[in-house]
Amino acid sequence: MTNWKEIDLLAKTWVKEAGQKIKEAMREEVTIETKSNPNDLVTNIDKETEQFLIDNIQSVFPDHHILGEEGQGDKLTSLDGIVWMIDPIDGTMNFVHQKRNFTISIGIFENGIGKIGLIYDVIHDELYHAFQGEGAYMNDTKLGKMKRVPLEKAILGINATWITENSRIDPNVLSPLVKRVRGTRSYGSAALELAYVASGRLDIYVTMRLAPWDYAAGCILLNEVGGIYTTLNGKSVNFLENTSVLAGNPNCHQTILSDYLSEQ
Ligand code: 2AM
Ligand code: CA
Repeated sequence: MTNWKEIDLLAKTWVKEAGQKIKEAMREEVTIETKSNPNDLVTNIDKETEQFLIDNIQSVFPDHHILGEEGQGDKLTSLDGIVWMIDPIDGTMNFVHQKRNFTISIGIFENGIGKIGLIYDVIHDELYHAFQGEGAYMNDTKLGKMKRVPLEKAILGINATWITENSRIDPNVLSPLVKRVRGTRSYGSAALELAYVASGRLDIYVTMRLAPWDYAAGCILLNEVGGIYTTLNGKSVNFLENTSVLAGNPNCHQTILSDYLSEQ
């Protein structure tokens, strides 16, 4: 029998330790490289943090699988067994330029079912965590179930990229939505934005391009507070694929799908 409480306890311990290491490493010089394009950043600390987490997981749970953004984990083709999805630093651009608003994001699945979600906002020392069936928390504070919010009173998380010329969506699709909502915010870490949706700081979040390690933990949090997440076509997300994501309050989600995205 899998001892999920042990996994939960260890995962929380490791994520806090990793956060502490990141804070210490920030005082030294950080090596910055680019990946797929000049704005796609990775640092030595992203890689070291991923390795730290993988070493810990493998030492206690050698049969678990690990999908990590920096590629030091396994190459996964299925969600069979126990799978950890890890982003050691989500929001690397924030980490490099702003020294805040980056997170460690860990989603743990059993045969494709989300069991544990952890999103740690290192600088603010805010750990968003959820255990399947037992609710979601920010540190020791239990997060309430989502209340209905009309779009006119909603705060929308969106990056300006998606309402200007870009390769993934016609800017005219989402710009009327930006006019309709009460306000928009962009935090630059998808995991943080999903944690903010789960905790009511945002009501809805839309993005065109996420990888599984960006959204896995956030979706597990959302499950516990009655949040909804799909692709922008209204389909279920596949936790092994890159995807667009529309996540949040069920009534905002439904209205956006029907009023803005039904033609997509
Ligand atoms: P990252 O910092 O871990 O790369 C804002 O840019 C958000 O989108 C961040 O969470 C960032 O994660 C993620 N992101 C940036 N470029 C991406 C890409 N090409 N594919 C998937 N996610 C990406
Ligand atoms: Ca990352």
